Amino acid sequence: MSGAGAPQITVDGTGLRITVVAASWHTEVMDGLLAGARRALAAAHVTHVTEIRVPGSFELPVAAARAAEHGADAVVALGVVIRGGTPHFEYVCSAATTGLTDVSVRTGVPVGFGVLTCDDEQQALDRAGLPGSREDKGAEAVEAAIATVVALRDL
Ligand code: DLZ
Repeated sequence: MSGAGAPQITVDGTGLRITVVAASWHTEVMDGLLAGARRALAAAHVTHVTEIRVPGSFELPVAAARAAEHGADAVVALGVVIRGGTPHFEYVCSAATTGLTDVSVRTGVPVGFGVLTCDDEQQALDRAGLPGSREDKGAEAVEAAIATVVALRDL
């Protein structure tokens, strides 16, 4: 999937409570995603931030569900899954994607999807918001979550 066509979103998250749930695999890339998410939260004036670490991306949905059910206005899920030689990649990606979608639709709490699903580490580094990266998916996930809270506010 290409990142071309992504919208420029300016968001104001003043007063929002946002929980970032982050997996722990692929440290360098994850550190970039987390830093990008923190930058975007600060730029959006979000001061009430909770960060939760889980072992892998498979564990993101249960943590997101807990946060959504306990007062978060939005959740941002960060993970890095890199394809290996077995079908495990598909199962972890599918569980994370389906699980996070289910959390947001079931609870009504927006979940920003910052889970990278890449063929190799270079693809992940390109999207990690690090110096030299082409994209900053941690920041994008924060902006999408806040923009969705704002969009749903008046319904
Ligand atoms: C097992 C596993 C593998 C092989 N690869 C990744 C990965 O690239 N990224 C990730 O976030 N997690 C991976 N995991 C761990 C699973 O998500 C999960 O933590 C374990 O299966 C234990 O439930």
